[in-house]
Amino acid sequence: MVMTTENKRKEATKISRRTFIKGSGAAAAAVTLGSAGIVGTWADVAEGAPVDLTNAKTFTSSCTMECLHHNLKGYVVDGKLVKVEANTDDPTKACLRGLSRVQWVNHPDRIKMPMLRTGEKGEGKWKEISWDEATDLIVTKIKETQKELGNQGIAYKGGSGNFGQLVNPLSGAFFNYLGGSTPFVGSLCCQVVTTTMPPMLGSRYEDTRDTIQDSKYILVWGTNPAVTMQSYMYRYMDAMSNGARMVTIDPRFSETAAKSDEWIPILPGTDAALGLGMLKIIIEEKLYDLDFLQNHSSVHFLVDKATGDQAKADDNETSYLVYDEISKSIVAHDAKGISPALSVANTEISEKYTTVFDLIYEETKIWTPEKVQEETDVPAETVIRLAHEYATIKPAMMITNMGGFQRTEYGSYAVGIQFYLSVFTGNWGKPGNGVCDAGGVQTNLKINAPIKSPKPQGEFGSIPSPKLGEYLLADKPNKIGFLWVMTTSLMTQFPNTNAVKAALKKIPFVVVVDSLMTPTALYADLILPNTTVFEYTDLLANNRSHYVQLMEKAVEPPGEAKSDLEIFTMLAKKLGFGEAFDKTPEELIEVCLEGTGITLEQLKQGPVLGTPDPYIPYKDGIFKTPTQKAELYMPMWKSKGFNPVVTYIRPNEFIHGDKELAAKYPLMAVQRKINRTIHSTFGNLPWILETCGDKPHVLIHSEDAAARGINDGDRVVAFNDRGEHKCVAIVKDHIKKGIVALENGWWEQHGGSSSYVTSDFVEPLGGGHSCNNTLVEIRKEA
Ligand SMILES: Nc1nc2c(c(=O)[nH]1)N[C@H]1C(S)=C(S)[C@@H](COP(=O)(O)OP(=O)(O)OC[C@H]3O[C@@H](n4cnc5c(=O)[nH]c(N)nc54)[C@H](O)[C@@H]3O)O[C@H]1N2
Ligand SMILES: Nc1nc2c(c(=O)[nH]1)N[C@H]1C(S)=C(S)[C@@H](COP(=O)(O)OP(=O)(O)OC[C@H]3O[C@@H](n4cnc5c(=O)[nH]c(N)nc54)[C@H](O)[C@@H]3O)O[C@H]1N2
Ligand code: SF4
Ligand SMILES: [Mo]
Repeated sequence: MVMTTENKRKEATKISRRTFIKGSGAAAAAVTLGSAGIVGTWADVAEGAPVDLTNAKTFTSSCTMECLHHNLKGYVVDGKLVKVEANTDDPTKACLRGLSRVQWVNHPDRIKMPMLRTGEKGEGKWKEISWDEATDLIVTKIKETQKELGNQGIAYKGGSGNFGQLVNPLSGAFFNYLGGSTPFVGSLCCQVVTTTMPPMLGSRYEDTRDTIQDSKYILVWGTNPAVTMQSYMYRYMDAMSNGARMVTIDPRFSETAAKSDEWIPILPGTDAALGLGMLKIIIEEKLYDLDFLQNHSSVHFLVDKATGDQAKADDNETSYLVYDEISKSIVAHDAKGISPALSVANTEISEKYTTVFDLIYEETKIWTPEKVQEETDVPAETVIRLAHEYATIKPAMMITNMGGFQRTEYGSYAVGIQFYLSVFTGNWGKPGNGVCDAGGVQTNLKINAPIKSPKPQGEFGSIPSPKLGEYLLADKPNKIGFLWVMTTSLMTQFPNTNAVKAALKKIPFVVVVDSLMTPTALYADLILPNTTVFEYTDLLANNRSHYVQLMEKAVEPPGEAKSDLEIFTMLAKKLGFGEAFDKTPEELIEVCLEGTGITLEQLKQGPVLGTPDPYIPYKDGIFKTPTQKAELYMPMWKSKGFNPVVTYIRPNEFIHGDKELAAKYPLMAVQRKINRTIHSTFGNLPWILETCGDKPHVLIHSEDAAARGINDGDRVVAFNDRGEHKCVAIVKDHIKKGIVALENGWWEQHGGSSSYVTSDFVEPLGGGHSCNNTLVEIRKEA
């Protein structure tokens, strides 16, 4: 564990934490917001006159939603948070969204008291009630539901709004103390990475961000770090200055494509076909790294042709059979002095066995460059060049970061082929190579749950998250009578919003815990006012930052807003398990940190680096699987009836998929994340509204626009059988013809979410979200 912030850049600026605190009164943070290009100082962006910070007290906290968890410094004058700036201890800097938290804390529309619905759901009529009344009502509703429907009638949904240890981890414990609840399974974010990466490579959240600058070839595949991992973008630029080539594969000329040497447009949901075509070339031209494959992968493991299963040398998961070319016999893969065969096609065991390599090669065979071009629209010569470049320019890094490519109908195969390519080319374990996932301290430290959760009692069915609306409406797997919603925005982020809205209206009692009147809060029966960053104490040590951070309470929340911990504690007391929850945040933080070697006292001095520096995932090619090798055969896929090695399955909601649907809705809509928000979070803050506007857009190719009589700036409607999304057209050839890009995260109050049209198909291999295989038509608004 290193206590200092190690970043080379910071060393160059020689600002220590101590000197920063001393000089902080005069310090002014530069703020940027991506391509919007806003650069200024606090004085420029303050409401009215600059604030006198001479006697300000400073506190540190962290930006909590599913972003980079930047460390923040808050200034308090007379009990009011007057300024938030990027903490210079953090090697990458907070953006305008993070700094706008000062406006979130002080927002005039903060919910200050529990609000009980008085009109129809969604009508926006409320009356304030006391916490005592609110918690009594919740207890009554929970007990009524338990009596009528059993614990199966209770459900809670948490999301990505706050990665602090004292928020979402409490909800699991709370509802299990009640006896259990019907769970939602699968994340809308990166479910298929979660189900593919750990069995293949041994773990998740292994990021390569520390050594991007050391790479010579950066393949940005279906992700847009210039917007979504913005503060690390300088490292890509540094790599390019050092001679790296950067290539971006995206249907859209993204902000990252604009910074790259090459943009490769592709049809959404076809990335696995492109990858298989690249791998065919790499295999047939023997561009693979044989030494790496032999020592660090499972490609030579035998597969029994009769069962289709890998042949094990013993009953556990650590020893498999291979064919030794020296002794011409079948031996355990970890036997000494052997030379395992990649292929057994021409050996005497070929009747009974094949190898993982043979299976993979077989899947690539049909993917000639011409066939790849037909399926993906990537020109054949580009496929060949891409394969050559990625296999030969080293070190090569692939950037995937939970990208859009995997929120597609068979996204698991797209994730899998990227790992295959990286393993075949030996691109792991050294600075400048690897595949960049989201990452953070959890890969290295075991942070404990703050409250130990009992086991749920009884049998529970489950609800696949992409189908939340449909399942709740259809009482699948059973009727839900009580729904608790925290840290998520069902009305903006969940596909098929009309079904979600109808479900929220149908469920007898919906509690939403949030700090502002979000689009989801609008459909609650009861809203509980929540604290936000700088108003409560927490620990941030999660999957998005390499730092363990203390979130200090700096000011009192407005009205009677309470933290999630306080809310659960009040309820737990009334429900008879109060002592499990009745702890101070500091006590619970100590529990979280036990065994990590990091102490609360240490964190009070500043953020602590929780990963080695630089962090190099699977250093020297040692993977975290039981065999310590990259295991490219996936038993889980086979158990679900799918090919256990990567193949390509054409999406259904796709221009060359369901013909009837494609005739009715001929435009392929992809989603994109935008600078103004993290999902729906920050969407109503004044600085954000001022700098990034208040209307959703659709990017449409000029020929597609002309065919529909649409001009740049026109108000249009994107629609399909699921619903309508109103937006403003950007007519520009920054996207492939036939594809449109819709923006993520827009509030109902600003015209509504693009999720009104997105597909709620559940990716069948991993249970993921397929919003990027959505067909729409677009018309000019009447
Ligand atoms: N500003 C901002 N930053 C964020 C977030 C945010 O909401 N706002 N969210 C955070 C979170 S939770 C996540 S998961 C990450 C996600 O980060 P990204 O992956 O960068 O997010 P997206 O914008 O959804 O998708 C990236 C790109 O995928 C492209 N795309 C869509 N479908 C396909 C496809 O089938 N194939 C290929 N090759 N490309 C495709 C889109 O055109 C888009 O440019 O960002 C994180 N950072
Ligand atoms: N159409 C479309 N849908 C998408 C995507 C897309 O690109 N397009 N992307 C998908 C992805 S990658 C992701 S990760 C998901 C994200 O979807 P969500 O997890 O729903 O993210 P947000 O919209 O940011 O909602 C977070 C909410 O938590 C609240 N919150 C913040 N802090 C706290 C707290 O301390 N306590 C409580 N109780 N609440 C708090 C915020 O105010 C906000 O209302 O969306 C997915 N859905
Ligand atoms: S929104 Fe993301 S990039 Fe901006 S300050 Fe917060 S964590 Fe950092
Ligand atoms: Mo996400």
